[in-house]
Amino acid sequence: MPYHEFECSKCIPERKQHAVLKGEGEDITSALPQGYLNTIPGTISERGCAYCGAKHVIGTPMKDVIHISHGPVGCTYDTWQTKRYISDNDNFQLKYTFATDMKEKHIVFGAEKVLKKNIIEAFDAHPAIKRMTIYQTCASALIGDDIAAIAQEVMDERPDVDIFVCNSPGFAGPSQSGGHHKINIAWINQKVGTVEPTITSDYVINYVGEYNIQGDQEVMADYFKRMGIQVLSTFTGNGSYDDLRAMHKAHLNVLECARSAEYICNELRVRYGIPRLDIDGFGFGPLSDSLRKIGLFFGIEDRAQAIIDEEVARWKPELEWYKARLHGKKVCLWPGGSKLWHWAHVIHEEMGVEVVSVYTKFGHQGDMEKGIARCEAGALAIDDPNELESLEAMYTLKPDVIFTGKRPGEVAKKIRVPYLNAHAYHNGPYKGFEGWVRFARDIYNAIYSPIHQLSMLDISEHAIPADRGFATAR
Ligand code: CFM
Repeated sequence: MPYHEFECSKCIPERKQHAVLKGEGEDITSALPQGYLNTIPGTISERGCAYCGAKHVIGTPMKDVIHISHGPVGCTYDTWQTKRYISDNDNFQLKYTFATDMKEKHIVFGAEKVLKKNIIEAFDAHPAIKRMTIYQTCASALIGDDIAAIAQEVMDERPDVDIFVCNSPGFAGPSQSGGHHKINIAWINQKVGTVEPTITSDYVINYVGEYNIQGDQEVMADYFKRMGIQVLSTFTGNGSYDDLRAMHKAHLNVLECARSAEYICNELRVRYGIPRLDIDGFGFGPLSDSLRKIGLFFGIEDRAQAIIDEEVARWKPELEWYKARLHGKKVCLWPGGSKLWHWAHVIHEEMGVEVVSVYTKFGHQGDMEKGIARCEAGALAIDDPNELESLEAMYTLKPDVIFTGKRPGEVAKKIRVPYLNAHAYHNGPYKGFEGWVRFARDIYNAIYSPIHQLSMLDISEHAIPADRGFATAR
């Protein structure tokens, strides 16, 4: 499995260690791309920072909470439009975004006073919300504001409020993955064990590493409830702050995204003896296996099987319709983290598409290992790609569609490659049996929509030369 050198990155020799081509009959022990390292100077990375990983990925899906960033207002950018972790309390956490709006004078004189003023103001403006998380940013970390002390002051003055402090400034790791780790550990250290829940079932789980992208959590929680399982908390999609303080009372942690949330599961096992069960809500096969595993753990396999039988009978014919039309289509599977291995094998098996490339922006080598193992021979695997490398890969591999984020997605459109939003989805949820069919429908629409054929028509006197618009040849 040789390392792959991009033409455009020849001037950055270190990049060569970050991409490999999976050869015929080769296994992953011969070469793995480097992963989870600091971005190489000179390559324009597309990663998020450790603050982003803590706040925008894991913290903010919590629904009944004022989420406040202690830093410049620009750090709060990712809200409406870029995030789609909806909630059943009218999306409070997405609608309102708070920052202390630190300026140069605060860097010089400190910003603790302005922080306290902001906390009070935010609680007063939303009297129904009594929970808050405060996120440190690079600016407030560098000047050393004591956020925890201010939070404690407010809690002493207002006994009905509770505040969680997350010290994960942007520089606290090579990518957002560092922030996932920080907030997992901060939450268990500060909050787990501080609320005692009401137990209503013999089967009690925390659903962990699930962020309710366009309703994923609700689809999955419905299966669990139909099995008679009490979902004590969801970490963190559509999750409630106080439910998450009671995580220590679950019988089982059901872990979906291991990349972002295995840390808290591992700690819950060490500190409270709660076992961890990794599952997968994507794809008929993996989801069925997952429900069976949970059923087996509690001795209620028959309930799991009944749901699987009902759902498969209902949705399989539609999936087969799409599979027949997607067969052989070439896909670049370019998400941020764990979706490369959640999806690689199963989209091939259940939708018939060929995965010609996988990449991850911040995954660790273990994620690559799993992702590459699940790809077909010939796939190009890239760690922390830059825009030019992605373009070069698309020109070389000529995919029919790429699954990625909206920023690289817009770049792909410029060279007439359709893209599907792997992060926020187009028309999700994608989890669950019905979600998987929605995913297939979105892929079908991305590839076959007439709009793409129209976009390939040359109506301009400044037309893109044929060799640049390779998609015209499809
Ligand atoms: Fe886990 Fe995620 Fe992902 Fe992730 Fe993400 Fe995401 Fe993602 Mo975007 S927690 S690693 S940091 S599955 S936000 S819900 S889609 S890059 S592959």
